[in-house]
Amino acid sequence: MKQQLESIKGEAEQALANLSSMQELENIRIKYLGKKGALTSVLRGMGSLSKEERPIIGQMANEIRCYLEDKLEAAKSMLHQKQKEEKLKQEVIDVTMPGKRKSLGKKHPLSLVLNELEDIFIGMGFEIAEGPELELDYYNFEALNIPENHPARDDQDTFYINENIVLRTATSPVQIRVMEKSKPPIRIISPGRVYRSDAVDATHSPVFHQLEGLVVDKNVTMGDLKGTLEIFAKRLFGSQSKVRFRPHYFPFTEPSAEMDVSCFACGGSGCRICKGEGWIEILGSGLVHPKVLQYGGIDPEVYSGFAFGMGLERMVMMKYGIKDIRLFYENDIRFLRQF
Ligand code: 2U9
Repeated sequence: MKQQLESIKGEAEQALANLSSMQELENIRIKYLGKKGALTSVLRGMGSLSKEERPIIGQMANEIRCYLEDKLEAAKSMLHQKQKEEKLKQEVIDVTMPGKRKSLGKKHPLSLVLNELEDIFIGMGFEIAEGPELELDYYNFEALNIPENHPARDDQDTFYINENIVLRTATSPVQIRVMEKSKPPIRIISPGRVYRSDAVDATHSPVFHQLEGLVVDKNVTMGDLKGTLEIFAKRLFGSQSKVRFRPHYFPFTEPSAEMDVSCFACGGSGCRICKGEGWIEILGSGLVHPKVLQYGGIDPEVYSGFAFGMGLERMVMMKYGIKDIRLFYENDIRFLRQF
């Protein structure tokens, strides 16, 4: 039995000396020290030994167990160390390698100008209001005093989803919704995407963007409208700019006016950009029709308001001299890179 124990020790030492993986190490542990391992089976056979021999063999077996356990532990940490060294060798970082430049995108020209417009109005105390692009016929037309037989309601101008739902043709419905929900004073702008059933050409697109504004308070007058929009024009086109108002008609405002700004290219003397006029039309405006205030739940006997609306694409085309509206939606990187 002594010999058996000696040879178990020798074999195990031999196996540990040629070790190359954790799995092998575990196999060796099971083979020699496990419950069904070589050492245990020797100990099981101790029943056949004499009283004198038993403690001697028992002690020897225990010593071999302790010895092999220490050896296994040492082999384990040696393997760990080896693996760590391998890993470090594989993960060498070359700090002299050139970096990978992140290619950053740019803001779309429509966003650039919209942000500029928003900043100007926020600076004058306006808040931004948004609403659904799929809109009830009621908010898109009726509440804006656009009667049943009005040409704007025509199938040819409006995308109807069903009898009651349309793709909004302006962002005005957002403002009716705000009036319904809040009490004056109201000072909002509502930028957003709008839809009209127009044929595509260089200046028309069935999807475009508007920025509208609404102010409702006590004693709001045409003077407030003119003063606010003049400041807006001077901030956007420069302090030398002049504005003029021409009477117009909109169903939702009364009186109504279109605003022109002196040509930013020639300063008013007449050029190609303003077609010799010296003026460029930039927006429509007016005092909110009393019926529209009423639709919004606001008493026209107590409050009055002004509103305005402009097409974003038109503003951007003027600002950058863009000749074709389709360029905005084609995502041609050569166009977008220029702004
Ligand atoms: C409410 C009441 C009144 C918004 C207004 C205009 C005049 C206007 C056009 C500009 C170019 C539309 O994109 S465009 O074709 N808009 O001329 N819009 S007043 O009036 C409102 C809005 C909301 C409750």
